[in-house]
Amino acid sequence: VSPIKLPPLDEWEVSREAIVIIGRLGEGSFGEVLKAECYDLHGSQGVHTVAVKKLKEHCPREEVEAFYRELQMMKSLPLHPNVIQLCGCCTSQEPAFIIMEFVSNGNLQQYLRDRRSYGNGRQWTAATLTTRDLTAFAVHVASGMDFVSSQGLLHRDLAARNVLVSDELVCKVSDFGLSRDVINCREYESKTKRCLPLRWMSPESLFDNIYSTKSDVWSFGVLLWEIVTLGSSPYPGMTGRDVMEMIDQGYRMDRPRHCPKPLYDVMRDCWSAEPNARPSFKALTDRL
Ligand code: ACK
Repeated sequence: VSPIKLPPLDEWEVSREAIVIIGRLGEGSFGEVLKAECYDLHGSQGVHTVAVKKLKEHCPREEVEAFYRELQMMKSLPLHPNVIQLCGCCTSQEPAFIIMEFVSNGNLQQYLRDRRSYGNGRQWTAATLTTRDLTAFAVHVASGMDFVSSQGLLHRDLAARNVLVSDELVCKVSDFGLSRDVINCREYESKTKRCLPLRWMSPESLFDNIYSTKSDVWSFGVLLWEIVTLGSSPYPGMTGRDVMEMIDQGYRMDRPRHCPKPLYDVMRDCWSAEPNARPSFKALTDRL
């Protein structure tokens, strides 16, 4: 008997027979994301390509709760071009599905890494993306997060791996509500028993467990750093413990190679120790 209280069936519910799985997009320890075709979605004729998030069998209760929390969060979000769109769900039988719009270019971190071009040696020298492209990605994410925060929601896990890139090169914020089914586990480090995205976390989240839109803004600053470095891992060469100690002492990452000073200034403002001194997502969108 499942002790978990399931949300009511509602207009988002889609018949399972309408979904044909055609491939796997990614897998984590507790869940997977599948590519699927959905027939006659909510009465609209034809076939839609979608992404389906599904939990594996026998997953811990916290994972199931996080999955339904994410679904509830997505149901409450109206349409926005920079936020991944919920298409429906199948929750009337196990395993439950979250059905989302499919975007073809994968996550932003990998997208950026794939566009590095290497000269001689390991350092990347030039990329097929311009500063203008990179700034546009940053604007998309800031604008998506301005919308998310205007709906009174926190993301709590904003990072390039949780942003998806469409075929028109539009970035869309995804993975809401700190989905703890961590696909790329190396980036979620253990502080106590739980795995956390330490390198993206503000000091008040790290040390006092306080989350707010301003802690999402801190994470956005780290995401900007990831964009400028074409998908590098933040705080290179430092262990998770080092990062926490250094952040506590006021250390901030240096200006990356090729990063224009005005863009670095934006990152530094996002990393103000005082949360209220950090800019809003609206101000970030305008400034970028
Ligand atoms: O880089 P990717 O292909 O983009 O690998 C990950 C994987 O699933 C696990 O999260 C991909 N993914 C997640 N949501 C979607 C989506 N809505 N459309 C397309 N790919 C997705 C993600």
